[in-house]
Amino acid sequence: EKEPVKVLVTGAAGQIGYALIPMIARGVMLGPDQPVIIHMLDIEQAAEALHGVEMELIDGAFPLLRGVVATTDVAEACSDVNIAIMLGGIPRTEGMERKAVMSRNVSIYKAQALALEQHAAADCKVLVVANPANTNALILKEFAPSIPEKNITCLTRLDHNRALGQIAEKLQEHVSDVKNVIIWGNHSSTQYPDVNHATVTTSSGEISVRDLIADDKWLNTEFITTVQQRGAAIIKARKHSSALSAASAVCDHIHDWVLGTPEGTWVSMGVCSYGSYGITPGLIYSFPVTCQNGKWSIVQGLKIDEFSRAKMDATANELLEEKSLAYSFLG
Ligand code: NAX
Repeated sequence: EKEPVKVLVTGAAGQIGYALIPMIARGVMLGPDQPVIIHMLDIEQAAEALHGVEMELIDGAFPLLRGVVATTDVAEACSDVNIAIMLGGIPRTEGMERKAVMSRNVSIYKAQALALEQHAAADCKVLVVANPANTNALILKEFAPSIPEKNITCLTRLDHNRALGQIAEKLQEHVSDVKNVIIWGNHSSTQYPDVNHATVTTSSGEISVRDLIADDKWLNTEFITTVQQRGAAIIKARKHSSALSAASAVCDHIHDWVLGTPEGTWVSMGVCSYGSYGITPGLIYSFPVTCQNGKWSIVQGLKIDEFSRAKMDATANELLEEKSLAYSFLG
């Protein structure tokens, strides 16, 4: 039998945590033959709720679950973890300035970077979900220099899946037949959902989405804004932000990173830029990637038209601004 993998979930008493933790315990994230030990971290005010989740995990009688740690101690939570899913943070509530949210969250990520560096397994893979996701991941990367920078990523798979979903709905095709959309840039409303290289598998082979959807206007306007604004639409409808789809996307992100992407398919991940597609090195930017043997690599050589270039640069500029803002808070 395989050795259990230790998975840390921070902010585990929150909404996404509640949807995500049972998925991990059921093997959705790491496969049906991979035992797991789940470490759950939250803050003191949420300790009782966290204990409730711990009791429910025991009550789930999950065959793959080999242990649970529920704690408010960051060092204990990070101890020897192989995978860290960072959901923890201060949510943006009504009337709260975006800057105020950012200043609170970047300090949390600076502190947790140090804890991960000291206590996590040396090859720990990190996925930052909490907003501002790219910039929190950037701070984590800069303050945990001993963790390989390629191991620090942020979630844009939810945006990627939303784009697949919109195309599938439009064409009335099954979502699993749609592939190779791209989310470029920031997990924010400046992200650029790009369908120029996306295809649909039909009875007559793989056909480009641009050929199947003649309505360029829809692809260049409504499709893009629907994906960019989907999070807000969910909040409006549910009065809470996306949770089940976010949890599912977290599982997809880690699953594909660890176990690989299928031949001919890429996915979107927020990863460290090394200058591909002219994006400033060092930023955490969402790119199309393929994964093999636990490593991602950016898909190279895709043709970028003028329309795409402008949108990719706009979202990169926003990330540069967020970066300098984050550093101004950290002093
Ligand atoms: P919740 O507010 O329900 O849960 C957050 C949890 O984090 C709370 O239990 C809170 O007590 C805990 N927390 C706060 N400070 C902490 C700290 N220092 N250490 C550990 N835990 C701490 O939010 P939820 O809806 O679960 O969303 C979690 C995060 O994901 C939010 O930042 C949200 O904005 C972000 N999202 C990111 C998405 C993405 O695609 N990247 C999509 C979904 C989601 O909106």
